[in-house]
Amino acid sequence: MNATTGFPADFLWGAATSAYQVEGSPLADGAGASIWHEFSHTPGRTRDGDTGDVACDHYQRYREDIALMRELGLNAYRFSVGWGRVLPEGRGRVNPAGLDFYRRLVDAVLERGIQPMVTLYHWDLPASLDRLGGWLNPDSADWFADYARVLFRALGDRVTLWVTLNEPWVVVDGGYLHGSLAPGQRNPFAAPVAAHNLLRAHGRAVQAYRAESRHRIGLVVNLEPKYPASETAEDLDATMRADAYWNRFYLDPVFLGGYPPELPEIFGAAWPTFPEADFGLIKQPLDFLGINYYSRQVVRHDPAAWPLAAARVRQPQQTHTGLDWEVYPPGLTDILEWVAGRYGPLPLYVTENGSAFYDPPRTEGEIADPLRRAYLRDHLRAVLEARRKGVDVRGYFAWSLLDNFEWAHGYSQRFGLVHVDYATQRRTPKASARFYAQVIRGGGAALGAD
Ligand code: IFM
Repeated sequence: MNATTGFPADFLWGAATSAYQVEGSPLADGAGASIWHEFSHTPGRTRDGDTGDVACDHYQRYREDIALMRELGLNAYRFSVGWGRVLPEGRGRVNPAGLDFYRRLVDAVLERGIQPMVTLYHWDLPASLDRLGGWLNPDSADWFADYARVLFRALGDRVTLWVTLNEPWVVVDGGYLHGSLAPGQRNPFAAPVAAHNLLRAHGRAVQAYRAESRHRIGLVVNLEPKYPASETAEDLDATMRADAYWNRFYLDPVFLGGYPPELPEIFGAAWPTFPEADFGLIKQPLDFLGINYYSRQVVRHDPAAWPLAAARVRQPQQTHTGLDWEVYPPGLTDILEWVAGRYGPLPLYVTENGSAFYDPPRTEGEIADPLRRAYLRDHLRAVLEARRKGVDVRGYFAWSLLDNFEWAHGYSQRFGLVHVDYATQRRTPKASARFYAQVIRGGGAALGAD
């Protein structure tokens, strides 16, 4: 433990990416198309019709990107595997070339002394599985476990940190309830079924891991603390519904063995009765939990806000990012403490945290991004504060290493510590990246310096 900063010597200082957002070459070397490939190629689905066809070309340039990580002093890299690269039809036949890409990536990361954290599912379901119903098909749990097993067997000796799913909330809310993300369904009856199958898939994959592997596996959720806009019963109830839907929907079944009681009220007739036996499968002991934190929400009752009857109250006095997300660092401390209190104790990682801001043009070799730098500094301080309060936070992964494809927003939002010139693929570390490197070098000491 560094006595002056409170960060232990083995703290993971990382950055994160995901396959479809950075790799490009989505169909290269025999890969099968994903739902994101199809969605982004459907007119009107993404801003300016942007796709992940090229993205950051990480598929070809991963060595250069790993060298950059090294230069910044990162000791961990969180990335995801494209399911369709490994299993082009999503199940059955393995594509050796696709698997080999991830072998090379893991080897290259390890050669540079960087620890990989591998996410198995970051939203890019193979399109052929979507044609079979995707996450609405109860067999999806077995498809996922079979895919996971291929990865565990190929990389399990070298990868010691595995994540089953990234942000199941977003998969369901964007993909099946509101339709703004792939596969673009807008169906309240589909959403709970997709959620439940994702959780069953998570459980099956953890079981597969325990059967043959011996390192650590966890889940990554996006959490957003909810604060009532007033003390009225209506606003307090609305806040509880928002909290149930955002924060407890996936964690209660995984750690406590059942869904929050507010969900049947929120979904009404669309909420099914799930077999009791499924909860035994879903509630597998985990080695850690990953938390993605970006913002908070102040909530008021609003009958017109479907389906929660709860709406955000914008806080005009606060800074907001390019996506209009309120910058609220204390929320990270709050949510880490809340998780540890409700579900812990268990090791936690901040597996994503970051901000999209407009970056001014490069001047004198540097890209000044003071708002992103301040966001990073203040959220790292919030992590430190949680650690001081006794929460077992073992690492922090900035979102994102690189500017990348921000889903339906295309390339319009830049989250990277490193700027990517999409015309030339030139990488330029921003001032926030240099600051992060300084923080890492001093084991956190730079956080107290300004
Ligand atoms: O870019 C996404 C990422 O894929 C998942 N978490 C949130 C990020 C920013 O929106």
